[in-house]
Formats: sequence, structure tokens, C-alpha cells
Amino acid sequence: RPHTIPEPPRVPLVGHVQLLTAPSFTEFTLRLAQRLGPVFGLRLFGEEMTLVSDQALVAELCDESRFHKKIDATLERVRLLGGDGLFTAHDEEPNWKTAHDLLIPAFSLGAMRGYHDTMVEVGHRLLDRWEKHPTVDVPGDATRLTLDTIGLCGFGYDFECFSRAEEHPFVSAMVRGLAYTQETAITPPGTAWLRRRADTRFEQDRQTLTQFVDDVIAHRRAQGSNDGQDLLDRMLFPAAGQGLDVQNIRHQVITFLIAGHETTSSALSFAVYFLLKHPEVLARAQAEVDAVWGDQDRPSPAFADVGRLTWIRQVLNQTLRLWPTAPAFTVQPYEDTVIGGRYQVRRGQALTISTPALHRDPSWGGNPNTFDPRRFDAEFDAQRPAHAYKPFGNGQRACIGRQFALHEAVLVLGMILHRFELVDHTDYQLKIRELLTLKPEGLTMRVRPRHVRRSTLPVANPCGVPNSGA
Ligand code: FDE
Repeated sequence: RPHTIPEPPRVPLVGHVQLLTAPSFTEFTLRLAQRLGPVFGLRLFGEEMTLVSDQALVAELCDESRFHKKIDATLERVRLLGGDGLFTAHDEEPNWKTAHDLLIPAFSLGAMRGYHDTMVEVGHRLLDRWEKHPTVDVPGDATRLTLDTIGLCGFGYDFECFSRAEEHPFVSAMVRGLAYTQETAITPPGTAWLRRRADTRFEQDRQTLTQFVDDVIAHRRAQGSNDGQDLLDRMLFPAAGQGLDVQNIRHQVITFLIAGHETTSSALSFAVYFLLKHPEVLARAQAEVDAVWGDQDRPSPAFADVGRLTWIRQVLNQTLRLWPTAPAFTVQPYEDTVIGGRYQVRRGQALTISTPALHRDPSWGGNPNTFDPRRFDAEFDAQRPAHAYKPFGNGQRACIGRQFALHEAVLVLGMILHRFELVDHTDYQLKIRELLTLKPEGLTMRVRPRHVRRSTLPVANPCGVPNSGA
């Protein structure tokens, strides 16, 4: 017999007003999952959602013959910026498949080789800045890094985030625009007029974004194909068959700049946070980078070096287990069906997988809240149930940028740890800020150079004794 999906107490007609005052939606749902169990419902002003975090149930929802991606209320709002770009397209929109097939090769392992040198160069920008300014705004600089990287690798555009005094106008418009789409996602009926000024501002921001993207496109068209390899080239000069219309290319560029920077930068920031709080994990990571780059002053990491940083990769995997920076994804059943053998759900009903809750399932063993990268030792990888770990979503709609993000994050974290000692100078207490993605708000640290600078060593050997080269 079917069970009813539990719900916290709610106010008649309005619904779960608690949602409006919760500090972050993700932390709110984590607490509810502990209280109500791994399936529960929430509703607000007629908007309904069902949150799921049970491992077996999530495995069921990942069956693509029964369920597929749903553009939920949140993503529907992001469509105001991303339109039918990859992230926010409905499965049925033909542009999704066209763009997916066109862009998949741009995210292959081979393509990563092509981006590697640019990622290294941008990594050096960050190190140079930290050398000069050793008190570091971690999420701020991580975002400068990831935005420069996706801009250069994807579109041959240099945002130069590290060298400008003011934020790039595209970035301000994007951040403000995204905030608008989320803050106005769920509003009490009849109150739309209250935000008329915000609406006007948003229209201006949207124009700024469109204008910027059109300039980048015009520039590439004028200059002609780069080498056919980056995202823009692949969209503007497709090899054969279907291309994308201009409107959709605009949406894709905005989508990649949105999807490609905050998610990755926050993953880096959370990793730094965990390293600050786990000296033994940090020491092992430093030993790893030293084994790869020795005491070189300014190593230029090779592509293959990134694959050797296995512990740092485990640090990132573990970071994305506890704080998956894109903290949910939503699916819907193709037909009315029963899930978990007991909950009746309707065709098209939004079923949202809370990954931070899924990733704290008791089956992770011990206290699932503890940060321990050894959970990603190869022996455990083999034993882990399918779909227990979903920081990049599922199936055909899973993150296309996964390899890109991980290559970039592992590389740069390695470069940082090789160059600097990290100091938790404020005894930072984690505070999560949520706006589509999660980030550790206000995380700062101090950095100190680790290695003896070659340039500071004496040039001549004053005693005339052969230098052993130590
Ligand atoms: C996607 C994605 C996802 C899914 C969502 C849903 O389903 O709704 C997820 C979960 C994610 N993604 C996550 C992430 C994390 C990180 C770090 C990242 N991510 C990163 C990145 C970078 C880049 C460039 C990207 N990313 C991108 C992207 C895209 C385009 C998408 C959509 C896809 C399709 O087709 O749908 C995604 N991403 Fe990510």
C-alpha cells in the first residue's frame, strides 16, 4: 500500500514559510533529512518539491529509462539568462542534443591537453598575486582564476580578473542577474510590482551580457577560426552537419561562463577550507607535490603531472562529497509510478536529489560528516554502490565540464600547495552562502612561501668546497 511522503508542519495556503528564513536551503534540507528521513515534501506558494537522499532511492531515480532531467523552478528562472543553453534546456528541445554532440569533443581528455597550458598560465597569475598580497580572499581569487580560465579556454577571451581594479562589467551583470533570478524565483502571488526596479536593472544586465557575448562572437568571426578546438570555434565553424543558431550560441556562451566558474571556484575554496582544518591531509598533499616538482622555484607543471597528484584528487573528491558545490539536481518520471516500492509519484513530478544529504548516507561508514580523503582510496572506489556519489549529476544530463573542472582544480591546488604554506589566520568558522551554488563565505587565509628561492642562494661558493648540490 502506498505511503504518504512526509512533510514538516506547514502554514495553510502559504506552505513551508520556514524556507524563506532558512540561512541556506541546503543546510535547511540537511537538517530536515535528519528529522524526516530520506524522502520528504516541501511546498511554498503552490510550488511543490520532493527531496530525496536515500542511496537506494537515488539509484532508482538515476534509471534513465524511467526518469529524466526536470527544469525545476530554480532552473526555470536561470533560463532567463541561459535560455535553451545546455544547462537549462529541456531534454525535448532539439538544441540540447545538437549542442551536446557538438561540444562533447571539447571536453574529452584529449581536449584537456589543449587547455592545459592556459590553465597553468592562469594558475601563475594567482600565485603571483598571492606572492604580493599574502592575505588572501579565497573565494574571490578562486573565482578570478576560474573565470579567466573558462574565458580563455572556451572563447579566447581574457577577462584579466587579476589585473583590474574593478570587477569586469560582464561579471557584475552576471552575478547580479543570477541573484535576481534566484531571489525572485518564489514570491508571494500579487507582489510582482514590488520588484519593478529590480526588473529594470535585470533587463539592463541582460543587455550587458548579450552585448558582451555578441562582441566576442563578432571578434572571432572577423578574426576567423582559431584552430577549431575551443568551444566558440566549434559552435561558430562546425565541421559538418548541424550548427547552432546565433541566439543559442549566445545562450551557450553565457551558460558556460555561469556553469564553469562558480562551481569550480567554490570547489577549490572548500578544498582550501578543509586543508586549513586538516593539517595531516595538507602535509600529505605537500609531500605529493614535492615528489612531483621538487624544490623548483617556479615549476611549469606538465599535463601528465596532474594525473600524478592522486592524493589531491582524493582531497577534491572528498570536498565534493561533503559540499558538492552544485548541491542538487532534479528529475521527473516519464509516467506515473511508485518509487521505493511505496511512494506514488506523478508523471512530471519534480524529484530533487539533495547531494549533500545523499553523500552523508550512513553507508559511507564511520561518521559520514568527517572529512577523510582516504574514503576515495582505489579499494573503496570499487566497492562503492553505483550512484552513491553524484556531485556532477546523472546520465546524459550530467556535467559536461567535469574533466575540465577537475583538471583545473587539481592542477591549481597542486601549484598553490607547492608554492605556499597555508595559514588559518582567523580560525575561520564555516559559513555557507548559497546562490544556485554553495561557497564558503568570507574565507580568508594567509600564505607564506615554502621553498628556498634559488635567487636568494649565494651565487659563488665562498669556501671553494665543491657544492654537493643539496
Ligand atoms: C551540468 C552539471 C550538473 C547537472 C545539473 C542537472 O542535472 O540539473 C551538475 C550537478 C554539475 N554540472 C556540477 C558541477 C560541479 C562542478 C565543479 C562543475 N559542474 C563544473 C563545471 C564546469 C563547466 C564548464 C560545467 N560544469 C558545465 C556544465 C554544463 C554545460 C552542464 C549541463 C550539461 C547538460 O547537457 O545538461 C553541467 N555543467 Fe557542471
